[in-house]
Amino acid sequence: MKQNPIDISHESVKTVITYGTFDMFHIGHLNLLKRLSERGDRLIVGVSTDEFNLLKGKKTLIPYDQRAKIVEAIDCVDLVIPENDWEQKVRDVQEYNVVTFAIGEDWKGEFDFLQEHCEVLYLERTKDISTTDLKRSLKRFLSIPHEDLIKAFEVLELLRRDLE
Ligand code: C2G
Repeated sequence: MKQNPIDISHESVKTVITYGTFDMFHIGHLNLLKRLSERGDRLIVGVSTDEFNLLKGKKTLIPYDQRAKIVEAIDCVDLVIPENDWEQKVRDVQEYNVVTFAIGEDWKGEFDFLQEHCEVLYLERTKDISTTDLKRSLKRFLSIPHEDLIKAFEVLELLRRDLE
């Protein structure tokens, strides 16, 4: 949330909106939000609820209320709203007087229907980072047999002592 929030009643305020799950928040998410906030005066982020993610076929590691709090704490974000369904975008664009809807290029073309209400942008994603990859690495890490992990830490400990 910005330190000194702007007066949103002013009709010239350029409002930008985006939507996402933001599970295991990472640099790709941060880069996108920063780039979006530079495109307007106010940035609104719709964070997908856990129920909506199930509809999307996504199961998150971090529950909605925590994901929303994390996004809300990002300095360039002005407002976080829950994303409950696919249909709410037109309503949100009108209710918040949105000038620009933007999202990552992995959704290219999916939201062109919003063009009759506002500008629609698809932005390049940050390379080599995704929640899916993070989950895969975590799963691999957690699948390492316990005794192997212990051995690995013992070796690391010996190395550390050697380096002291
Ligand atoms: N993103 C990015 N670079 C990455 C990973 C993600 O720019 N390396 C962007 C995505 O393109 C998206 C946003 O970060 O715009 C959030 O990504 P997700 O949490 O994966 O969002 P998603 O589940 O795709 O939800 O109604 C639209 C949906 O809510 C989008």
